[in-house]
Amino acid sequence: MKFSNYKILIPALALLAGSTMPGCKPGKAGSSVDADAAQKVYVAPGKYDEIYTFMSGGFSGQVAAYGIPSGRLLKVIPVFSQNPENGYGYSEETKPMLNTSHGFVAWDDSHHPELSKTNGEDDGRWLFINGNNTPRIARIDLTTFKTTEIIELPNIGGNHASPFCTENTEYVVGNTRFSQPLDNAGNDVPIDSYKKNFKGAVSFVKVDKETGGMKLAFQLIVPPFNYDLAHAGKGPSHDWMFFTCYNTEQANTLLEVNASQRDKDFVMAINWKKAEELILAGKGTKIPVKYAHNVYSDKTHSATSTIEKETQILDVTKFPGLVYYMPCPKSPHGVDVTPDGESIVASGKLAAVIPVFSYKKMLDAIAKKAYDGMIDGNLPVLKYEAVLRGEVKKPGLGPLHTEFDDKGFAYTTMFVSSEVVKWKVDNLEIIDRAPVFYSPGHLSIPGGDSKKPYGKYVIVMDKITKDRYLPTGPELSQAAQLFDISGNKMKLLLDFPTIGEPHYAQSIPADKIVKNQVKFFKLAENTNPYAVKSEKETKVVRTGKRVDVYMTAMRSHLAPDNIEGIQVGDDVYIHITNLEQDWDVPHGFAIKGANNAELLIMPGETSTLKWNPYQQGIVPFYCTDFCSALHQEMQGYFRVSPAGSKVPVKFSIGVNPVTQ
Ligand code: RUQ
Ligand code: CUA
Repeated sequence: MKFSNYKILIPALALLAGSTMPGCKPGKAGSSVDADAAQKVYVAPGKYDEIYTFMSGGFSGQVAAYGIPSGRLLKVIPVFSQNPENGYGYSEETKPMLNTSHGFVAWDDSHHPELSKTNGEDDGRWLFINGNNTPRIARIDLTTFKTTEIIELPNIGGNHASPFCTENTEYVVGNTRFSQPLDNAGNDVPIDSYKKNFKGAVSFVKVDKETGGMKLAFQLIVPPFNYDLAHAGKGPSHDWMFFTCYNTEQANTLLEVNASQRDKDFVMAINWKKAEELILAGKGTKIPVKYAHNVYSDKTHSATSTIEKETQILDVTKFPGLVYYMPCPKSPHGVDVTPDGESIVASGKLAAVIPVFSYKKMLDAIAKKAYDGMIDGNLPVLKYEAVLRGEVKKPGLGPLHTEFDDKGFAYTTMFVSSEVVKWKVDNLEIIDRAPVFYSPGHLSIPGGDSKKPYGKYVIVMDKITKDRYLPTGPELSQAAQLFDISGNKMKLLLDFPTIGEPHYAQSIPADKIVKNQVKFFKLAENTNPYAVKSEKETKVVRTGKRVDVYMTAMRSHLAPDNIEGIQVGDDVYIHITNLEQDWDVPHGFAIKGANNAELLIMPGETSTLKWNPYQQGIVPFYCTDFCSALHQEMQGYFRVSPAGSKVPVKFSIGVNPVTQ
């Protein structure tokens, strides 16, 4: 890095850093909402919202489901982080979900929820989300709102450009933010050998059409840029996947400055169909890796974790026609494809225009070899003018992400100038701009990245809220803002705070989800090896130092409720089956002093809490969920005796001991 360059860049960077727009204070534009705004977001008691919005929790590692237009939080769905609220990641059944090649990783940084697609439309079956930190992709089943699968991705660092579905969810695709040496390459290399030893890897995870089951099909080895975001083509561009990349300078220190040297970085276009053909033709190279694949079953109510040992790769420099680069002004972030699949919109964080690329022109430029040089010897860079359909001029400062409505308009967030800009997709003219508070990242329109946007609302996720809410100490809430986009002008309707940092959200009309809801799990189908189907079957079994308690929960008692013969130093596994067969009747389970969590057991489900009693005494346990008028009576005791004690195993409920 030359020091003079550093000085030139300072003003641009200062602009980015000082992006909180101190000029925009509540009481000015932010408070000027129309008189009918309240009516438009009011969902009367007992009524349902029109839309579900699934918002990433960022560093909370979870996903939150909100109702729109009310902004009501419906549920936090635990994904990558342990959740003591319901025992996810604490119960014996769910611990394997958080297993990785690095061991148990009970946290992640989740950015991009992605609804599964059929014919390019959101089908409401599954929601995928990336773990950015320990690279993973999770799948949430939208019939149960449970995380049912997590697959780790080898060979990459920072699974940020992820997970984006192809048009029929043939694949969910992810790409690396922090290029690194491949896992098997002998990682002990000097960091300044970056250009030589570091690689990018694009992961293609195959999704089973019936079950949603994921499988790492192959990885494409690409130059060591920082890959930021992605979107699949659709319609005519079905076979292609588009990625933004920054740091095409391939810097490895002070990226703030060194990765902003070039006037243009790239949108990388990958012909995934062609890559798939090459893999099917046996052109892939198998390499050893290590990654976890964790699957949860609604029948055993348990997860299994398998460590996979191999993947196959294709080095894109060896297969011409797989990869092309479209130059894109200044450190592009989001890349979005119009509903008709014809235009590709990329947003340069430091750029003064929004370039809109034409898919048709891209194909022409490839056919005519309208190249502007090569990367790594033989990866063509297409000429900017040859692929450009046009530029949205003077959109604002710091364009990041774009989504589309049902009427031919695009909406782009401006991080630095804190606004959303509405423009017309066909003539690229700006129609409207609305201030937001403050520094928006992503935005979400129901169906807004699909072939058939539903439109009506845009939800903008703000990184900074400053003075918008009652203060809560040094950490202030991040927030979403809801706009009505049914008319010509965007109208602010509502602000609501969010869980963690919402990066992206996907929104879908509620009827696509509601009709498939599972209300309880059928007890008859429960194949958990520790399930008991009636109180008569409950028991306590000692095997050496291991004690298995087979317990049931039912309004309003736990059976058995008095358990003796437990000893200090035992490994006690309490397996609780919730016998209820009705909607909305979970039972909880907690033990005094257990350094684990509580469990929340759904009707028909079995969950297991592991407990290590470390001192003798009488230890109460109870149901934590106020389940009935006699919930407070739903309790019991363990008697813990010293190790080696002669107190026999004994358990009972009611006046008559169940058995012994
Ligand atoms: S990002 S604020 Cu992690 Cu999707 Cu753009
Ligand atoms: Cu069961 Cu309270």
